[in-house]
Amino acid sequence: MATEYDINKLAALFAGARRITCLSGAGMSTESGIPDYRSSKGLYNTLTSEQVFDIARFRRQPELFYSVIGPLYLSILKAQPNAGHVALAQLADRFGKELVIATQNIDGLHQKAGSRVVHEVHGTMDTLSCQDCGSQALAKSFLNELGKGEVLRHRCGGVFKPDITFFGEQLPAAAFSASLDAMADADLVLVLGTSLQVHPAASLPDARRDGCPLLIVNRTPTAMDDKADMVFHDSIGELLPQVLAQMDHGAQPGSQRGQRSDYHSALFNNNPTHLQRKNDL
Ligand code: CNA
Repeated sequence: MATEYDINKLAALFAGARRITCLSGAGMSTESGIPDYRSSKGLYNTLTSEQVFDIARFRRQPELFYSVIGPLYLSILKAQPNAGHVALAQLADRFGKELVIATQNIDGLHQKAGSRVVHEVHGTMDTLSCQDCGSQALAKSFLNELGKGEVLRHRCGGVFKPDITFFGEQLPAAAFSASLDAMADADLVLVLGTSLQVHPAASLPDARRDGCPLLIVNRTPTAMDDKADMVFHDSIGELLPQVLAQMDHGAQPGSQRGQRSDYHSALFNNNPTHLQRKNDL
């Protein structure tokens, strides 16, 4: 658990950063009631398997996808942002940070919380495309059918596929490329709620420039913990609001020089015992 000391350090780190880029994953939205994939209550422990999101299987058996995912799809469309989504949006709105979010999530909750620059590297569940004629539709037009687990079809008879990236499909090139650029431009990279097991999204933080601090907040260990400057195995919706409250309280905007020095001491001072950093800085 993060201590008061940790929260102070994080507040100074956030206050001193101008361009913050975040990679978020399913753990960002569990506190909105959407299950993730791989934690103990995750989708893959309660439903069939990753094959539900396999594109070849979807083409062969769309009824499997819609019967398993339909009710969940409905709850994703109705979900509301949690305190973690709101805190991130406030980094831009209240604290003036240039915040870019690269999200693996397909739930649209960052945008619902007010974040403006969001690259959906695995697409979105909000829209559907007909596999025969290419027509697009809004998923919220099909709430009844989704609730019953029915296959969604365009009036031409073709099956609608949600505009998400299935296993075996290419990622949306523009979103991925913009995410890489944002990682390279950042002066602080946050990784929030992802086990970092799905590639190529999981390798996005590797595009950060040398010396750019990497902070991971994830309830369980991730594939990148050993590369991070700070790791907190905490809940995002609990930790981020505490950091913003501390920024409100203590880390008032000062001169650029002062911010920079707070920022660096947050990472490099000689008494970092409470920070769960993995690198020996
Ligand atoms: P994952 O592999 O399930 O990892 C999620 C991680 O989040 C786990 O390591 C958990 O320990 C951690 N976690 C769960 N809740 C919290 C919390 N409140 N605070 C901090 N950490 C938490 O999911 P990934 O995102 O790594 O996998 C990428 C997949 C998941 C992408 O293709 C997504 O499209 C897909 N997905 C998205 C959603 C969504 O849009 N909400 C839901 C389920 C899966």
